Parts: sequence; structure tokens; C-alpha cells
Amino acid sequence: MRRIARLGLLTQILIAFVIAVILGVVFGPAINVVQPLGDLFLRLIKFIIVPLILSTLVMGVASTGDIKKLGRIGSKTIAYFLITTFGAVSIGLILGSIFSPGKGVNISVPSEAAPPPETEGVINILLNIIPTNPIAALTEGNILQIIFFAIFIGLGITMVGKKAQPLQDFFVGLSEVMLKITGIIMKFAPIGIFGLMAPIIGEYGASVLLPLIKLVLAVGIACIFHAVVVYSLAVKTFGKMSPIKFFKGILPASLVAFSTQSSSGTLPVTMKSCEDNLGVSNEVSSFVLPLGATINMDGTAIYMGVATLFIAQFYSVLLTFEQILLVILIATLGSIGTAGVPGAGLVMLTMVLAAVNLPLEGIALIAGVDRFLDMFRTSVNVTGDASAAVIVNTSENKLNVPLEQSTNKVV
Ligand code: DAS
Repeated sequence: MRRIARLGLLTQILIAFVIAVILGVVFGPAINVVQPLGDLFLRLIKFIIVPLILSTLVMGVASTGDIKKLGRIGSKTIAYFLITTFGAVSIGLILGSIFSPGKGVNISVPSEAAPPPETEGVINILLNIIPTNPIAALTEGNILQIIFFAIFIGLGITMVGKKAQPLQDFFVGLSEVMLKITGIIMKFAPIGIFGLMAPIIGEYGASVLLPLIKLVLAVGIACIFHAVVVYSLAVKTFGKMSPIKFFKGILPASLVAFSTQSSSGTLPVTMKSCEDNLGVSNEVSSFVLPLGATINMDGTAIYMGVATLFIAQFYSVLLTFEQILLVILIATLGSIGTAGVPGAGLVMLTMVLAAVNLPLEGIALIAGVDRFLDMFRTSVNVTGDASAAVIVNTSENKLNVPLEQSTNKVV
């Protein structure tokens, strides 16, 4: 047991997933006795969603620094982040519907999952984002209204500056506490995922896992498509840089991100690659890249799009157009709150599922392959941050070395 405890969390989840499949096949529906372990894990996840989103989102927005600094560079950076993230989740949804990885599995929605919300048209959905009572939004767990509330609190802190420092310190402290609690809860994840997965396998057989292979393929292809198409067009059009030069220059960081699954952990390599290989000035890279590693997660947004469709298809739930719009909105804004650490996207996915009332049990399905999905999404997160740095750098005419003379050595 001690040896397993030393293994990385995602490896432990993988082991738990395999054991769940084996015991589910061996014992069949009788394995249902372990279901309470899964229910306990789901309740713990639901318990942290609201305070985690609120604190990390306020922190993410407030971390953009003082409003004066936000000015020209900040507004360009954040505009680019939002546009590419919006595009990313849309690409994820398009490829998720083309691949339909979860289709063909006849699993009914677990009885305790809440009924789908009455969707009252696009205009009302957008109006309902604004909470008439933020406290009620928090107590009801209204995800979109919490995101709206958190973003405005973060902007308010940035605009007020020094006087709001105690409030910012409070949210910094709260986000640290919530991330610590998330870490504690995630230690229970292997057992929880075992308790969720084994009954599904026991009930429906191991064939329900086949769609997971399609899910990894769908996320991988969506990530590669987004990186190659969107970032090539962006760096060529706005960064005045050859896409070949861009991808060659950022490759070291993309590979480190793929193997560590951590944007924050890759940040030093991202900054060095941008400055040494892509001619980005230190002034731009030291503002854009740390901000990007905190709030710009295109790969995670793609993953949220594909995974949400996968779970809806898996449980044969047809999402309405308005719900799809909701997913795009929440994944775009919610990815701001995703931490640049391994597995963060899986926790934030619960926020999207909760908003469109999809069964959170779907998290257990995905958890077993989440490590592989995280490799792709983190690599895209980092590559997207670098594309923003190149574009902002060019628009600020901050090229510290004329591109044709910039060193071609790859760090
Ligand atoms: N692993 C996260 C990152 O470091 C992304 C995620 O989990 O979605 O960017």
C-alpha cells in the first residue's frame, strides 16, 4: 500500500480504474456494494466547486495586476485569451459532435441526477448570468452567476488598488485553502473513482469503456487542430511570424507541458523559449506568460467541450442549443479559474456538468484516462500562451532581436 501511495495521483487513479474494471467484470452487479465510496467522492467534489471557482476566479482576474499596467498590453492579452478560448471550446464541441465518442452506449442517467433545467432562450440565458442576489447564487450553486460575480469582484479589486488589498488577500488565502482542500479530496479520488466505476462496469460490462478510446482521440485531434490552425493563423497574421518558426521555437515548452501536465511548472521553459527562440521581449513575456499560465487554458476549454458532449452522449442526454451556448460560455469563463497543475481541468469539468445538469458520475468515467487528456490540453495551454506573447510583442513593436536574426537555437 505504501508503494502505491508514493505513486503520482493520476497513476493511482489509473490503477483504481483498472481494478474497478476487473472487479466489475468478475462480480457483475454485485459490485454495487462499493457505490457509497463513489457517492462520497462526488459529494466532496460538489462541496468544493462553489468556493473553489469563486476564489480562484477572483484571484485569476485580480492577478492581472494594477489597472494602469492592465492598460494597452493587458487589454490586448486578455482579448486574445478570450477569443482563442471561445474558439477552442467551439472546436471541442464541433469535434465532439463529429466523433460522438459517447454515442451508442445505452446508459440511463443516474436517478439522483437533477432533471435538465428549463432553458428559456438565448437572451434569457445571457440575462440570467447577472445575479440579482450574489449570495443566493452562491447558496444555489448557480455556476454562471458565480463566475460573473467573481470576475467583477476581481476587476473591482484591480480598479480600487491598495484599498482593496485586504479583500484580495482574503481571496488569495481562500484560493490557497481551497486548492489545499482540493488536493486532500483528490487524494481520495482513486477510491472514489473505484466506487463509481466498478458498479458501471458491473452493470453494463467492460464494453462501455470503448468510447473512452474515441474520447482520447477526439480530444487529441481537437487540440492538434486548434494549435495548428488557430495559432498558425494568429502568429502569421498578427505576429508577423512564420508558423514553422513559431512551433519550432516553442517546441521545448510544449513537450515539457505534455510530460508534466502543468502549465505553471512549465512556465520557466515557456518564458525562455519565447525570449530566446521567438524574440519576445522580457517585458512582454514576464506579463503575458504568467498571466496565461493562470487564466488562459485553450486546451482545457477544448477538453471541457468534448468531455461534456461525451458524457451527454454516454447517458443519452440531448443538449439543447441553449445548453450548448451555456457550455461554451462556462468553459470559456471557467477555464480562467483552472489552476495550471495536473488534473485541474477534471475538477473544473464538474462545474460545466453541474451547470447543464449532466450526471457528475461521468467524471469517474473520464478520470481513468484523464492523465492522457491532460497531456494534450496542457501542451495546448502553454502553446496558446506563447502565441499570445508573440502577437502582443509584435503589436508593441517590442522585438528585442529582429526575427530573421533571432537565434535559431532551440533551448
Ligand atoms: N493541467 C492543467 C495545466 O497545467 C490543465 C488542465 O488540467 O486542464 O494547464
